[in-house]
Amino acid sequence: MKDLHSWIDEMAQLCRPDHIHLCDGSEAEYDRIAQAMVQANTFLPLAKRPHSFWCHSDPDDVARVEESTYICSEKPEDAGPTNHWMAPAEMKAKLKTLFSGCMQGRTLYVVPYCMGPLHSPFAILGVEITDSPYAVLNMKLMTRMGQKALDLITKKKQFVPGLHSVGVPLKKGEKDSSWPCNSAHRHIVHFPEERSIWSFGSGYGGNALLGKKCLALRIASVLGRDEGWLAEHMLILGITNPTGEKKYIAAAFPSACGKTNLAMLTPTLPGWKIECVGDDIAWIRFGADGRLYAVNPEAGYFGVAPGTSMKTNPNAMKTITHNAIFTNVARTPDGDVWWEGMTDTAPKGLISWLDTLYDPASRMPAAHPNSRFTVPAKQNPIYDPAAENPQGVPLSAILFGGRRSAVLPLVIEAFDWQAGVFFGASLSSETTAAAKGETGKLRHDPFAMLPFCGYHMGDYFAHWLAMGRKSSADKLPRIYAVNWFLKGKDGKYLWPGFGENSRVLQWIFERTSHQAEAKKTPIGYIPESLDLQGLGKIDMAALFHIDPTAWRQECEELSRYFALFGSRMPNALLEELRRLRRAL
Ligand code: GTP
Ligand code: SPV
Ligand code: MN
Repeated sequence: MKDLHSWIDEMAQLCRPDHIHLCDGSEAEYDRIAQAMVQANTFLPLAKRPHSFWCHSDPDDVARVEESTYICSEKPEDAGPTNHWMAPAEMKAKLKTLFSGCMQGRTLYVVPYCMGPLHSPFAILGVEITDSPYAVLNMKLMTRMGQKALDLITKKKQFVPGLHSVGVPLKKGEKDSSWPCNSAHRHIVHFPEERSIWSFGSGYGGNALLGKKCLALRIASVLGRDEGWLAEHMLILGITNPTGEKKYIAAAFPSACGKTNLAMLTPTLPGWKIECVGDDIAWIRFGADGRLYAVNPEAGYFGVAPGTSMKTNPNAMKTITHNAIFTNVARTPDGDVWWEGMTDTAPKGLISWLDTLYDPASRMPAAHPNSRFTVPAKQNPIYDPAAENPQGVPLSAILFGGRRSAVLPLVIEAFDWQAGVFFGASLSSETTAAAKGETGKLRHDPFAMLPFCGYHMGDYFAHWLAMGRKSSADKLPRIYAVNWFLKGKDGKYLWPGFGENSRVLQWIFERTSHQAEAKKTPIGYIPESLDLQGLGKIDMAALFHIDPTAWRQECEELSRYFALFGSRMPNALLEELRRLRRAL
C-alpha cells in the first residue's frame, strides 16, 4: 500500500494547489465549505428546504461520460471488448501531463472515506484527493467520510487512492466560474492492478464522486473476481408480507431505469411493507450458511430528480426535505426546487436548471433529464435498520430489468441459476440521460454493468456462473427478469409501475417460498396470476405475450453479441442460448 502522507505529498507536488485541506467530515466543515460555495455563486441556499442547496453544472458536464472512461489493465484482453483501454504507462504519462499544475489557485481537499458500514469486515477504504468542493460535500452525504474513515486507514494501512480534478487551474486574481470543468480533456481512468483511480475534467456525479461507480463498482468488481464475491449495480430492498415474514431482494437495472424507485417503493397492496437497504450498489458474498448476503457500500442517494413525486416515490420526496443538494433541477421564485413530473403543472416564474427564467413555450425541460438530488440515506423514512449490518442481508431473489418497450414480459422466473445468469448476460435496455449520448436507443447492458465492470465481461459472466456452483439451489436466490416499461400500440406504458410493482414483488416473494403458481414458457416461468385488485384495466395478455418471432430475433442478436467475447464467453451461456432457440 501507498503511504497516505507520501501519496498526498506526491499528488500535491504534481497538482500544485494553493492550499491543502484534510477533511474531518464534521458538520462544521460541511457548513464552512457550503458557505464558501454560496459566496462563490456555486450554491444557492433554498428557503423552502432547510440546510439545502441548489446548483447547476456547466451544460457540457451533466452526466457520466462513458467514451472517456478507461480500464487500464496491464493487458488489453483483461479490460475486454466493452471497456476503453490504454496501456497503463502510456495513460499515466498522459495523466501526469494533464494533472501537472491543474490545481493552481485552488484548494486540494483530502477526503478519507469508507464504502460500507465502518465496522464491516467487507468495507473498503478510499481517499479522494479533489479540487472540487462540490465533490467533497457530495462525498460527505454519499459515504462515511472523515475522521473515522481516516482512523481506519491509519490502522489498516490500506486505501484505494483516487485523484480528481476539475482540470481548470486559476491564475492569480482570475475569477472562477460557478462550475469549472474541462470537457475537452475528460478522463475517468481506473488502474485495476494498482487499484487506483484518476479522474480529470468533470465535476459531475459518477465522474467526480470516486467512491461510487469508480471504487464501489469498477475497482470493487475486480476485487470481487479475485476474492470470490460480486460488486453489482443493484438496489437492495427488504420486503415484509402481511403476516410479518421478511425477505430481501436485490435488483440490477441500468442507470435511470428504476432502482431508486423500486428500492423505496410504497406498496399499493394492503399489508405489505418495503424497506430500503440501498438504491444503487450491492456487494454480495456468501455467508457461512451458504446464502448470499448483500451490503450497500453507500451512505446516501444520488437520485434522478425528474419523475420523482409524491405519487411515484413519496419516500424519496420525504427524504429530500432537508440536508440535500440539488444539481441541475429547476427552482421556484420562493426558494424551492421543481422538476418535470414533480407536479402536473409547472409553477409560475420557474427558473430553469440553466439559471434563466423558464419559458414553457421553449418545449425544453425546466430540469435537466439527469438532474439529481444528493441526500443522506438515514433520512429515508423507510431506511432499513439492517442497512448498517456489517455482514449484509440475505438475498431471496435477484432481479434483472431494463427499459424494453417490447419483447421482454413484465416478469419471468429463470429455471435455475445458470438460466438466471443468462438473463443477466442478455439484458438490453434503451439508453437514458444518465450517460452522455443519444437516449432511447436499445443497447446491450449485461447485468446493468456495461459501464461499470472493471474487467473482461466474458470473465465476469464466468465469475457469476462460478458463484452459483459454490452453493445449492435451495440456498441461492432465485433469479427473475422484470420489465416495467412495455408499451402498447398507442405508445403508452402497459403497466402502471411504481407502487403497483408491489404486485410483481408479491409473486416473487411467494415463489421463493413455494406459495405461488407459475406457467412454463420457453424462456422461464411466468405467473399463473397476479393480484390485480383495485387496478383499472390491465392488458395482461400483452404484458405476458411471448412473441416467438421477436424472440428468435433476440437470440440472433444475442448470438452476435456473445461472439464479441470470443474464447472468454462461457460455454454454459452459449448452451443456454441454444436451449432457448430449441424451445422456441
Ligand atoms: P441511476 O441512479 O441512474 O442508477 O437510476 P435508477 O435505476 O435508480 O432509476 P430511478 O429509480 O431514479 O428512475 C429513473 C426514471 O425512471 C425516473 O424518471 C422514474 O420516474 C422512472 N421510473 C422508475 N420506476 C418506474 C416504473 O415502474 N415505471 C415507469 N414508467 N417509470 C419508472
Ligand atoms: C448511474 O448513472 O448509474 C448513476 C449516476 O447512479 S452516477 O453516479 O453519475 O453514475
Ligand atoms: Mn446507478
